[in-house]
Amino acid sequence: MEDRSRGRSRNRVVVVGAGLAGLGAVQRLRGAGSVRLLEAAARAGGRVCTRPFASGLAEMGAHWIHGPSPGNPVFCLATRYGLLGPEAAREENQRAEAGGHPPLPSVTYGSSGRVLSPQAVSEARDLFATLLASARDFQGAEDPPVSSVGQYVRAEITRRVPALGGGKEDARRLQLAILATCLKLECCISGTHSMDLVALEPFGEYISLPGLDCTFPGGYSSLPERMLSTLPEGTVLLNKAVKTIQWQGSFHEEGDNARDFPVRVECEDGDTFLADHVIVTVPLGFLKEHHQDFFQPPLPERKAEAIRCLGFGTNNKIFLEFEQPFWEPQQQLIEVVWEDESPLKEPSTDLEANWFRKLIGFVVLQPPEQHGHVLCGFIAGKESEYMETLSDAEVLSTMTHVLRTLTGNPLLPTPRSVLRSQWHSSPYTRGSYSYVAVGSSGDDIDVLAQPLPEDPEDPRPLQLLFAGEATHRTFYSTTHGALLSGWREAERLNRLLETPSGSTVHK
Ligand code: 6YU
Repeated sequence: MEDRSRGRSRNRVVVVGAGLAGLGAVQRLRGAGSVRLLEAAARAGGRVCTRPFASGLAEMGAHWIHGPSPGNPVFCLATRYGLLGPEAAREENQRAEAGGHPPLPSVTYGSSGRVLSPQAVSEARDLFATLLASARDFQGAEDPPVSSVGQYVRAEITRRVPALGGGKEDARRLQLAILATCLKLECCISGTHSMDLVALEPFGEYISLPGLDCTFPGGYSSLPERMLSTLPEGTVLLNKAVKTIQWQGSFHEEGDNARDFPVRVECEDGDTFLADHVIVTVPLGFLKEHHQDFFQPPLPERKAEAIRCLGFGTNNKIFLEFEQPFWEPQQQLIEVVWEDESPLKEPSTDLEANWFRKLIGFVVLQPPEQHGHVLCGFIAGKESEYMETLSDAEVLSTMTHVLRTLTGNPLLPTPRSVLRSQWHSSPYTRGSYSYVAVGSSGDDIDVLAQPLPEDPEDPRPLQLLFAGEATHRTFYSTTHGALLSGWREAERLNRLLETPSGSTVHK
């Protein structure tokens, strides 16, 4: 009797995108006849991207392992590869519940050029944390009071205004200004322009894993590099941007009419690859811009609608190298508060004049012996996209001005050098990461993740599979979400490839 599963094992698989989702998928695939991983950039890793800067390294994309604990596959893989420091391996570290906001020793500067009282800062921060926690409680609510996290938080702040700062006018104003910074920080975390764009009801679906966030001593890119090194030579083709994916077709290699492929992948350079299955891991930002022409025939309307509705925003980093630190050695976070701001006032729309006000502050890169004296600033939203259009010199001069204002020191030396990310301008990413936007829900993430063709009886199943951080319902926006999504799609395909043909297995 013919072993029909052997037919499957001749199947050709193409994976598009060599970020953690694509690399993870290729590592997990079993039983395919051939596997090719096509990557538009000249390097693997995607939004994991470490560059040399100052005397150390700068993470242009992912920075931390969020929740480094046994339930986090990035943590487990990095540990297995020996890529983490001793601190991350400590059990107390893995058990700590930081709720996604690890407490770093910090100092907060106000725009009047003074260090703000730690007590005032923690009062506002605690209130904000309480409000955010209660925003998560609307998960599954039939009728949430408002549609966005931002509206909810602002309504709750409004209710509390009379009591803020013990009822004293100056203290109340300061509390509001600090709360405005908290909202901007949350924009960085959610990768959005405004928390008014982030849907309230599904906000609680995102899961924070236990463990105090940790970094990679040799750079986050050591992970994708290590993954890449495990793949057979010739599997990954760099500088191979895919232009279109034709599916539901009937394609033949020249001179071989006996073998029929449903999918044809055409690259920008004219190369083509015929396949039975394609795992698409390109970022949601790329899909938003290109899905109509990228897929031929176009995606079903439900999937196209999910791509349009889900959120994908920008969070960028600005690295500044200093000759000498102006901060104390124990300070790891430098926060910025514009004292005339309030979450209850409309923010300025004059990007040219005010873009830098969206910057939430700086993380001090540790340890200085490795990195030099380097600050890493975070800025989200339209202001961040505007920053991308400026020259390095303009960014450096604005940052110098901001730091002189905040420290009250007009003679603060100009940083020695600057480096910033530009994720929105990056043609194969078009932003930083996904969020569940107003008008979408967690179901849209599942729709995005559904393979095609939709018909479970289709004789040529799983032509297109979808992975990438934006397809993970509870870990979207993270490296572990990306890795798990790649594994998920590889296993989906493994089930098909390992099952005698004719059975329906692609659930
Ligand atoms: C994390 C963190 N982190 C900061 C910044 C960024 C991100 N993330 P990839 O894009 O990697 O791969 C796709 C590939 O496809 C890519 O190489 C393309 O070149 C290629 N491609 C595209 N088009 C193509 C074509 N046509 N042909 C061929 N190839 C093509 N995550 O865990 N810790 O500290 C941060 C951070 C500035 C930009 C991050 C962080 C997000 C991760 O980097 C990201 O999810 C994964 O790397 C994506 O992998 P991938 O394979 O899917 O795509 C409630 C609620 C809150 C929700 N948020 C909370 C979590 C906050 C997230 N953390 C952010 C913080 C930082 C600082």
